[in-house]
Amino acid sequence: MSDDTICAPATAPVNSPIAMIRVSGPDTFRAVASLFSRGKALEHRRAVYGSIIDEGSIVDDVVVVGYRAPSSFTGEDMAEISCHGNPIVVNRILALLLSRGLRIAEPGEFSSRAFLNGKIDLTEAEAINHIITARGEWEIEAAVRQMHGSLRVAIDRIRQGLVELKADIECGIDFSEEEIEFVGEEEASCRLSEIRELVETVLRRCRVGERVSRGIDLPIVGRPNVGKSSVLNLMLNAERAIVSSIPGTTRDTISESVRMGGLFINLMDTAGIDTPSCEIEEIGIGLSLARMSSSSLLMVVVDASSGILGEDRRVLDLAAGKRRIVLLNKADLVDDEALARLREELGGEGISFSAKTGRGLKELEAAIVSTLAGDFADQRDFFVADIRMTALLEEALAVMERTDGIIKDKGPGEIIAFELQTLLDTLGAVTGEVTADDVLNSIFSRFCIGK
Ligand SMILES: Nc1nc2c(ncn2[C@@H]2O[C@H](COP(=O)(O)OP(=O)(O)O)[C@@H](O)[C@H]2O)c(=O)[nH]1
Ligand SMILES: [Mg+2]
Repeated sequence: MSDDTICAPATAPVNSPIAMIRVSGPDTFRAVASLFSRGKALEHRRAVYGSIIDEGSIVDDVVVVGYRAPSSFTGEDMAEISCHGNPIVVNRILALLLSRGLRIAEPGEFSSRAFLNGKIDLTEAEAINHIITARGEWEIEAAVRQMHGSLRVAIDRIRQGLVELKADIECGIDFSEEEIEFVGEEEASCRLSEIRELVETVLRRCRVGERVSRGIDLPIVGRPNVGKSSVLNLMLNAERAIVSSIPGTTRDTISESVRMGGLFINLMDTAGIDTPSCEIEEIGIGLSLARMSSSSLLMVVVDASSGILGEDRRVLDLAAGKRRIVLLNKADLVDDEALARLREELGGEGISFSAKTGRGLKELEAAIVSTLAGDFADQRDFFVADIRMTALLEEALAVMERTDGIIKDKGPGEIIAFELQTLLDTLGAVTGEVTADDVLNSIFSRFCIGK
């Protein structure tokens, strides 16, 4: 338990109806009571309405909720002062708290105290951070599950299996004189490989989470002048990319993000794929091709008024085998019969679209959402991990591989048990059960102040 008392604004420094200041530490109740008109009324989990007083004059009217240790977020005595949301008011109240001997909290210090007092583990702390920073509903849902222990439970299950295996192997060492074998080499190897599958699953779920946090890349590809930049602008509802009738206008990849169906999507306007007429165009086309091959989902735009040309074929061929959405753009220039013929030519694929009139936009959004929903159908139970956690899981897999080798070579039980302990420590670092102080500092310093 810390012996100093910290305070910080928990809300952003903007003008808003309400702002909140948090206080945590042993001196909380004394310090807050000394500047509050109804200090005596403060008690555990009671909201008290009154005024903050500075040398006899009222600074603001506030509601103060007090929490007694250990029943608070940090596990210490805490208070939350809700005042009016003007940064000037917030700063005046903070200055008063500082004058009572408190100090301003470091970024993430409330969370780090909660962790040190056993209120949350590192997977839950990370989850809370993601609830604050997430850009889409899916990520928030996963983070909320993780705040309730989804990742901690998964790691605990893995550690439990390792503890049991280690115990059985250690029994074998103790009784080795009597030639009783507790776990045979085959069984040990088999049990280790089951545990390894669990680690791989957790790692995979962390990777899905990474992808969702970063946003799903959706490149808009096609030959020049079909309307890719116009489609991007329409979807963003902003003139982000230059649109012109001169082919080869877009040379760089332009990326902008939108939120769709609970996911964060990085739309990317690319240079039209064609025979380059200059070096800059050639570089742009190279970038487009690279984007195409690295993305699993593509939006292919064709020009309905010109029909499918050789260059369109080339793009469609490059997009074969990927999940793709085909837009028959400039549908405003042709009749429905021509669109039907075009769709037939494409084997039934293609959304009639017009970047000019907005036709087909709803259908396009629905297609993106349903394609992604299919893509993530079994993967919505992902985890929000930081690089430190995924690196630890990778390290655990490497140690498991090594340990399995030792088991198969009929290595000594002592060494196997030692390696299993290394594994337990590595996995213990994911949740923070076994983590050095300097590592902890760097983890919590990424969090916002007041959290
Ligand atoms: N009539 C019509 N013209 C369009 C449509 N979409 C784009 N254009 C025009 O087609 C030309 C090329 O558009 P642009 O978005 O720059 O194509 P990009 O080269 O594929 O990025 C411009 O003159 C646009 O105004 C559309 O849906 N209907
Ligand atoms: Mg363009």
